[in-house]
Amino acid sequence: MTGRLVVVSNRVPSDGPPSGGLVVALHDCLRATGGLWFGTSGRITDDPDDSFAQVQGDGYTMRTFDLSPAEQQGYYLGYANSVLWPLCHRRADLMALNAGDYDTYMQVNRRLARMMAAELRPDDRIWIHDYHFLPLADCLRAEGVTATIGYFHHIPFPATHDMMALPQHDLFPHWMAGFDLFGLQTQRDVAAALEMLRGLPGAELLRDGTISYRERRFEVRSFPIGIDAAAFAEEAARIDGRALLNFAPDERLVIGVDRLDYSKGLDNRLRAFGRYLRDRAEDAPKASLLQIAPPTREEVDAYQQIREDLERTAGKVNGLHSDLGWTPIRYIHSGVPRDTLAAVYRAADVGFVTPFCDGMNLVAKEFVAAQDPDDPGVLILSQFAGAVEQMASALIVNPYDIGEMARALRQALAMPLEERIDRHQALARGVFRKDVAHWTRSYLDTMDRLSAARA
Ligand code: ADQ
Repeated sequence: MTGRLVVVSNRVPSDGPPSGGLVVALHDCLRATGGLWFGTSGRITDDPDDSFAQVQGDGYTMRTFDLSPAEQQGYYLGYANSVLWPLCHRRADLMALNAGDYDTYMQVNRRLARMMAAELRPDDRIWIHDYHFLPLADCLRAEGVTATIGYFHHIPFPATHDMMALPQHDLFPHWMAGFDLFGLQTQRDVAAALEMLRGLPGAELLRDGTISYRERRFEVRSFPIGIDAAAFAEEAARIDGRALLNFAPDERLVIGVDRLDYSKGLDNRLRAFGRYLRDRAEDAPKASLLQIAPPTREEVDAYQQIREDLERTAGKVNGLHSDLGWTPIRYIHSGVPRDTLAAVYRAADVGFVTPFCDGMNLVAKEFVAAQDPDDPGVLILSQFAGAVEQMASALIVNPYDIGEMARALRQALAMPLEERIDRHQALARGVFRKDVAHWTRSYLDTMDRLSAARA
């Protein structure tokens, strides 16, 4: 490997030990290679200046910058989370279009590019993460940065039809072409990106995944993200999850874990669980659903209704099916420590992962990694999660079809041990082999190949 690794992500772990799969992976990577990590500090200050605060990490340096209240509103809550997020999750109807937010988004990207340019070297490898920074490479190029710049899009690539609803749709390919490598989660995303680029004036699709766009050339490739499966499995086996849950010995557990986001299909999931309860045979096992759904982005309008809808549906199902000693849906509206989460996954009989649209979905991989291989639970997975490309041995469902999801629950809860083991072995092979270290390695190897080709 050559040059320093320079990572950019919206948040950096500057205020404590890194936690969460992606942050830990990037931390491990930077610790091994040294380098710089740029991102926002999480502080909102009235008049932030154009300088970074420096925080020493373990073998690398973090450079953080503050946002003003107007930047937090326009860049983060506005254009990133109220325009690009719904656009990429097939919910163009939820886009809150506002020219001022776009301007602020661009201002933050330009400001960061200006501040970063002073610190970069030509042989750096710059790895930018996610939709907060789509124009950043283009802004860095405008500052004269010639280093190799890669990007990874953690969420789905928008459908061409939806893209037309973005007032800046003609800029999107221009932003992409600022990068040398445009990384996506799945083959499906690569196909969507190529469909958008195909036929675009000035764009030419060269060899497999290489695009020539006006005077630039870049590659579009998929790098499905993984988890630290070995560490997660170890954590899951350490605590007895069932003891934490206070369940009856014969009670079966279905688990859902998601940020409270409209893309995650939560209301349909609860309704499908209600349908399962309604239709189950008298002697079928008693199953409860534990849904862990911490709030996010509560300042964004489109998120305010979700919690209410979910509580109403949970209330309805519980009202219909509870008895004196049993409440079928347990709903936790807060974060849970990683080790507890791992143990609870292991205690569950079914992982119920049913997003309408999801870049990858790490919960599906965590559920598989956490299982006891001799008595594993069953994964039910939406056909619209990116993870489905690697997890064909799950029970695949359509998250819009309540009846189909209810039938999948019945099948999962009745599945014989032998079939559970077969399916789990196939899933676990992928989750453990294609872990997060494999992901960072394959991305950075591709960047190195591109740097070498450019040299
Ligand atoms: P997310 O939309 O956040 O990520 P996901 O991939 O499921 O979705 O990751 C969520 C993470 O948060 C998981 O590691 C999960 O364990 C954790 N989590 C969720 N609820 C929790 C709780 N209550 N307590 C503790 N931890 C909780 C985005 C994209 C995804 C993509 C990832 C990574 O939207 O599609 O898979 O980035 O690229």
